[in-house]
Amino acid sequence: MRIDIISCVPNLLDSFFAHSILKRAQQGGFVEVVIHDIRDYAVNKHRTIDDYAFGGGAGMVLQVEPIARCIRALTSERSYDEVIYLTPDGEQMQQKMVNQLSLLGNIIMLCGHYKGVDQRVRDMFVTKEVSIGDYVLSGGELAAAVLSDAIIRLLPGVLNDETSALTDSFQDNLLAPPVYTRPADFEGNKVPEILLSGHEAKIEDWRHEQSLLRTKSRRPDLLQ
Ligand code: 6GU
Repeated sequence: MRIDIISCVPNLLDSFFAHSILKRAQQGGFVEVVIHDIRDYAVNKHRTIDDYAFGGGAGMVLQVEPIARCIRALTSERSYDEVIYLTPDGEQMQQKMVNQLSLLGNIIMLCGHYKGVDQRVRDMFVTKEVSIGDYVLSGGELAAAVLSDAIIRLLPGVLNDETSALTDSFQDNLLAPPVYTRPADFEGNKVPEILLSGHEAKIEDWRHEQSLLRTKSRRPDLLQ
């Protein structure tokens, strides 16, 4: 998979992709993440990328030309399965959406800023609009990082234990069960006996039951 992220604050994203699982995923060749600075595609020598909104109102709008030039430079090199615009008025990100996106080959993610992008970018180039929740961030970069992380960890080979993504919260509309590690007794707080029993089938049953209990009490909406 290849993910191209278009941003006017590319530095915000650099360190996020340079560590931990996302770094290993790139080093292992499971994903290529390329970050692009909209300013590199500006049409004038002042490298302007935003302007006042027609009709007035507070806030600057990202112009169509630099973004169009960037997207066209990318699509002239390879074809893309989706051009995703990260925006609070997009479709709300859910695990199911992430699972579907993880099956694609090449994705562009466009990060908005200020009052957003000129509507013509959305009309002419964007194929999918995604929000990461009902709150407003100052830019789409964190949202692109969240979406990328959720996708990349699902790519086959990225996680050490291939089964571990399958047991994530939400993969079966259930929250994950509690987990424990050593010591078995911390200041009198003991690990549930069943987990020390070595009885695999019973442990599986216990985990499923704990998942159900947790989901019922914390997220009953998931059981509907
Ligand atoms: Cl994708 N962008 C911004 N700026 N704020 C958000 C968001 C995206 N999703 C939730 N809030």
